[in-house]
Amino acid sequence: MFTRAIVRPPAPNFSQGLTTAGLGAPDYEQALEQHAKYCAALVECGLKVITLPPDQDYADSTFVEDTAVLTDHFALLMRPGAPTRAGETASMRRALAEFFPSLASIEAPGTVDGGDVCEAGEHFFIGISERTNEAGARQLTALLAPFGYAGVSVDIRSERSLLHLKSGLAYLGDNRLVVTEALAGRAEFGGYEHVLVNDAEAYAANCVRLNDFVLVAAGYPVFIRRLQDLGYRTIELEMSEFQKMDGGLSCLSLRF
Ligand code: CIR
Repeated sequence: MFTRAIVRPPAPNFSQGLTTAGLGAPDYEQALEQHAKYCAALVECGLKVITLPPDQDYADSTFVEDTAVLTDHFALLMRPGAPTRAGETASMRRALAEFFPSLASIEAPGTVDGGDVCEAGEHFFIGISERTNEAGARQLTALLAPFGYAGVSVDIRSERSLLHLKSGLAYLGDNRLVVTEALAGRAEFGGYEHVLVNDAEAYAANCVRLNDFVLVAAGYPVFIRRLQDLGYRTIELEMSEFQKMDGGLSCLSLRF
């Protein structure tokens, strides 16, 4: 059961963050509206939402998921790989201290973005990407081991369409992984049932199972129908303004 989520609304300089999407500049008012609906969906899923103040010092700081990895019994602070985002962890460390008195962290030369880390039962898949390096993945694997989790690295550096591993992967529980076509053939995911997302709907693969619901980006009818056919209750969320900044649905919150 998830009981809480940490979010941070976008700051007015949100459009100055990192992006490769080529979809144009996001509209700030619309981003705030989409963010508010996202928070309302978290509440509908039964979570208490902890809202941190917008942070103008970091244009990408609304993508809180990249700063930490949380479970219901431990928290680890990441070390984001983009230099402009490295400082985002300081305020997250302070925010997490209330819930997790002891907080281990990834240290230099390791870098890990939380968006590259996917918990799937006993495993944590760790994407080796433009943002997450092998040193970071090794550190994270060592930090997870005492809690009984195995870290499994997945090299996605050849997948130009994926910023992070979770851009193309999500865990639904019950040994079931959502995977894009680009990742479906990877041996690392062999022991799991796959819910395949076709190339045209690849953005929607970054969905989030939360208690009785799955949060999913609006506008991807084939995948949404598939989730519903599998028996999931879906909540569809407009994500257009975050997509323009390379952000997926999971990156807007830290859930525990
Ligand atoms: C970045 O490039 O870091 C942000 N503009 C987007 C981060 C998205 N985070 C995620 O997918 N976990």
